[in-house]
Amino acid sequence: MARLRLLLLRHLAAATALLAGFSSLPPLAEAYDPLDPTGNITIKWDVMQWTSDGYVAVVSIYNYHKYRHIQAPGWNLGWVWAKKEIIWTMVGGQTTEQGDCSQFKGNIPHCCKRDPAVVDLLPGTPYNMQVANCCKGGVLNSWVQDPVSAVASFQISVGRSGTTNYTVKAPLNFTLKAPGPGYSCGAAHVVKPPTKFISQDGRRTTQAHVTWNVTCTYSQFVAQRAPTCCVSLSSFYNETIVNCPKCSCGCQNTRPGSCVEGNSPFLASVVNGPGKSSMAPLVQCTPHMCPIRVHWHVKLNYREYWRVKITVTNWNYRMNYSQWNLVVQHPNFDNVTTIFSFNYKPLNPYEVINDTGMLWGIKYYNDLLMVAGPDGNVQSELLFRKDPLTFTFEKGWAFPRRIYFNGDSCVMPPPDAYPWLPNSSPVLLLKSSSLVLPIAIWMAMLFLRLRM
Ligand SMILES: *[C@@H]1O[C@H](CO)[C@@H](O)[C@H](O)[C@H]1NC(C)=O
Ligand SMILES: *[C@@H]1O[C@H](CO)[C@@H](O)[C@H](O)[C@H]1NC(C)=O
Ligand SMILES: *[C@@H]1O[C@H](CO)[C@@H](O)[C@H](O)[C@H]1NC(C)=O
Ligand SMILES: *[C@@H]1O[C@H](CO)[C@@H](O)[C@H](O)[C@H]1NC(C)=O
Ligand SMILES: *[C@@H]1O[C@H](CO)[C@@H](O)[C@H](O)[C@H]1NC(C)=O
Ligand SMILES: *[C@@H]1O[C@H](CO)[C@@H](O)[C@H](O)[C@H]1NC(C)=O
Ligand SMILES: *[C@@H]1O[C@H](CO)[C@@H](O)[C@H](O)[C@H]1NC(C)=O
Ligand SMILES: CC(=O)N[C@H]1CO[C@H](CO)[C@@H](O)[C@@H]1O
Repeated sequence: MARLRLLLLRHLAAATALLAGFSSLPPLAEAYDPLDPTGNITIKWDVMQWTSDGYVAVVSIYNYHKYRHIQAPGWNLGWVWAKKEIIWTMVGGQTTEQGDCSQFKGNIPHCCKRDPAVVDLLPGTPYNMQVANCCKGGVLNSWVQDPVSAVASFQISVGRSGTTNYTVKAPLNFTLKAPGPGYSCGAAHVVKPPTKFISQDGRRTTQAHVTWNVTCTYSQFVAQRAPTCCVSLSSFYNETIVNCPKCSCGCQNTRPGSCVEGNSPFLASVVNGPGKSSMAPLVQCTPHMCPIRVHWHVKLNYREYWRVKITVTNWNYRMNYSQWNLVVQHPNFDNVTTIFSFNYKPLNPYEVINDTGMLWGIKYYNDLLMVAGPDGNVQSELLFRKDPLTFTFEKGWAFPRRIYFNGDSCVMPPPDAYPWLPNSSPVLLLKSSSLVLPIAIWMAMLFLRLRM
């Protein structure tokens, strides 16, 4: 018996160490997201045609992230030319600055800078200035939401670059702002064989003369951003509403004008005031100060099912969130039955545990999350089938383990504050399902050793 207890204690110690190890990791500190391990943005540079002093290329930006998209005011792609290249013309995009082209007479280049930065054109650009996949104001959808609108392209005519595949050089030091910092890009690689293009009728294939690709990865650490959303919880079995933790995204009154009162008569003048085009959120004054709040309400308990209502509220007066998305982790997503008024797709990066799903709005119905106010929220209900082996309302099991809004992790209330079932007490909750597998293995090992 003593031996058994010792064994148990030893395993408990191991599990505690494991727990401590996991929880001391800062969330998403690296350019690696456990729910989207291969997520990246890839830039493809296809040289299509040689000209008298250079080439014409199509540059495409592929957003291979499952749920991280690029929202207004859109992407900004920069690089440094390897030689003394200039840009004669561009279609479907433009450089933000022309630079010094004073040495040119007659035909003036589009851009003479050594380090040009390109932005997308706006929707409604005249047809003769468009190319396929351009002119979306720099907004790129995520791959799961819509692969077609997750690609952007522009065409560029480069001079002074060399006119053979031996003399042209790939640009250096790519930078991607999407918008603001967060992405780091690697060096350009020659892709062999170069990209092939299939004609619209599918009867002819052409190919680029030279193709380069560049991979950019996102890191919340590089972005150095404070959290942008938080989670609140409630349930039918306890009247307590657990609010977002105080100061989740910042604290009130640290700086005057850092937030606005919803009923303030000056609201309109502040919203349309001098900082109007600023990217900094202008949030309603709340204890959490987050631009986005996600509320998870455990609504009903049927015999074989249970039902959750999710409400996403926009508290940011400077942003209509278009093409927004949520990633939700809860062990019952392996038996989700119906999702009302949102699109849904399971995300299973590891194929062993199906506990994560992605939710997003229905086009023209609720894919636009409007500015704070009476219409500033979207709602959905989820119906889960109960698995008698795992289902319980105890220990906060019915609440989500992790929620992301637009790819950013939301601040959760501490587990000991979750609404309790009457007559139960708070128990240590597993914060992350990344623990489920190691703990399952540990329990299996323990079980085997006890039987031996
Ligand atoms: C980028 O994403 C694509 C598509 O998912 C994948 O094939 C590629 O390996 C990724 N690249 C890196 C460096 O992760
Ligand atoms: C240039 O093109 C030729 C003919 O297609 C090919 O054999 C050669 O490997 C290419 N060189 C480079 C540096 O891409
Ligand atoms: C590219 O970036 C590296 C590191 O930041 C720097 O050392 C190098 O000088 C840059 N190259 C050019 C051509 O600007
Ligand atoms: C970029 O090209 C390299 C070399 O061909 C290849 O290994 C890599 O997978 C490519 N990356 C993407 C995202 O296509
Ligand atoms: C959000 O959309 C509404 C309706 O289209 C518009 O009136 C408002 O100006 C937009 N707000 C922002 C910040 O873009
Ligand atoms: C998880 O989902 C994948 C793909 O949808 C499926 O192949 C796998 O069997 C599922 N695993 C479990 C444990 O349900
Ligand atoms: C509801 O949950 C809270 C914890 O959030 C707890 O303090 C309270 O006692 C619970 N109410 C009932 C009736 O159990
Ligand atoms: C009750 C129920 O349908 N349970 C299922 C939940 O999902 C797992 C994994 O997909 C199944 O094995 C269960 O039978």
